Amino acid sequence: MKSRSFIDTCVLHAVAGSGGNGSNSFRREKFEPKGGPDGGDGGRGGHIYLVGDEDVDSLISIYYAPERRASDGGAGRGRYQHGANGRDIEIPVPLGTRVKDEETGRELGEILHHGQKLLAAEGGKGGIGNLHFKSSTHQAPREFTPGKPGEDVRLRLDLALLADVGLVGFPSAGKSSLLREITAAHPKVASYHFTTLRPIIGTVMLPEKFASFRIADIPGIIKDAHKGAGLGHEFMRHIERSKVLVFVIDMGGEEGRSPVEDYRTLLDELEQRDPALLERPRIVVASKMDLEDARKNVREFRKETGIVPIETTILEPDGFEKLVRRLVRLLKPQPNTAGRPPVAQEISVKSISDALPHRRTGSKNAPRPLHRHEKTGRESSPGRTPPKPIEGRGEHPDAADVISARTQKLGTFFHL
Ligand SMILES: Nc1nc2c(ncn2[C@@H]2O[C@H](COP(=O)(O)OP(=O)(O)OP(=O)(O)O)[C@@H](O)[C@H]2O)c(=O)[nH]1
Ligand SMILES: [Mg+2]
Repeated sequence: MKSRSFIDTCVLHAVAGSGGNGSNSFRREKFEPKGGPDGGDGGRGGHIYLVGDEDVDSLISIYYAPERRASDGGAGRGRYQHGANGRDIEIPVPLGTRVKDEETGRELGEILHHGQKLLAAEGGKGGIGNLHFKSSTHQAPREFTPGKPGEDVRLRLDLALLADVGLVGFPSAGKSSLLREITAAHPKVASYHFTTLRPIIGTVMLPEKFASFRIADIPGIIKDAHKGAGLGHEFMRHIERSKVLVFVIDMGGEEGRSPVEDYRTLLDELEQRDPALLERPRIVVASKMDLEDARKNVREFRKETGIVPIETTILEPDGFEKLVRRLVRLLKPQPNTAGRPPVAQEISVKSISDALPHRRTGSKNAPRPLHRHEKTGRESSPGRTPPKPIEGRGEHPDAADVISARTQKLGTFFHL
């Protein structure tokens, strides 16, 4: 069965939980037949959050399960009991996910950091129990309010991968081979064009600096890609936010191709996509330097373009090491938490909810405001504790366990 393994756009239907109803109850005990109102409040419905996860590179899990529902809050009960809050749902999404309202197209936010949370759908508030309607003139209130429905939203998620470096080149130029050499990623490498059909991210590990940076390998670009030739240029959005672009130019000049011509075509295609891409720092790699005509071609390339490329061949590691050193100088990767907050950062719940006034739900018959000294019944509620923060990874520069965890997983390192 053919299946899709990379998805960079999808719609999420998020339905938050509804609040539980407030209770209408009176205390009845053996020697206290008229004990007064004791109906507690309903719990709030579960929220649905999107949470940035650096280990997720695709929206595929949402694509195949696009509808998520959080559980409802429990109803309040007699004896002043507050209903349980609905369980929150956290959906991991890749860094670089932009969130829009599907109906209005309005931008709601972007997930850029590991652990960053964005409230996608807010759970409905719980109703108020009759306990709170008691006053000196109203001793046996039977009023209570129902819980409010949770938000029901359709969100468009668009992913533009976040990588520090983007690889650009013709098909079969050796981009995926380069990624395999300097990271532990295993993209498919083969002698036919368009071997790579979807973007792939690799991580270059720099254990001595307690740092790393990410490289995105994208499908090959050919002449007229902006008009839809080859795989088109839509996937170029995954390198649009890279800090450095690495042009991989095949110096073998096989199939009668000219490296100078290839370089100019790539510049042209990038300009067609977005002229700002040409202002991005770039490094040119001359690949396949073991091939027969490579020396001659590289000399010609230097003469024609005035650029001295970094020469690489998969037969020797020297060129790749030089490339990593150059990238480190340009990127200056910081220990561990570069660009990431040490603990979960939460986008204001209010800001996203306020941005969606049309989605606000609730009854028009709001309960009367409580008196300043009146108890709300929520004070000691176990469900009112703030959401547990997601552990920030590698908060501490000496977080050796973090590095070793990654070590086991990735296995390729650069000792500079
Ligand atoms: N001789 C030689 N062949 C190489 C070198 N680097 C890559 N190749 C070969 O070139 C072919 C294409 O390499 P890939 O790494 O798949 O190229 P790509 O740029 O990722 O190609 P697409 O994914 O199709 O865009 C493969 O057969 C590789 O073995 C090199 O340094 N020397
Ligand atoms: Mg490839």
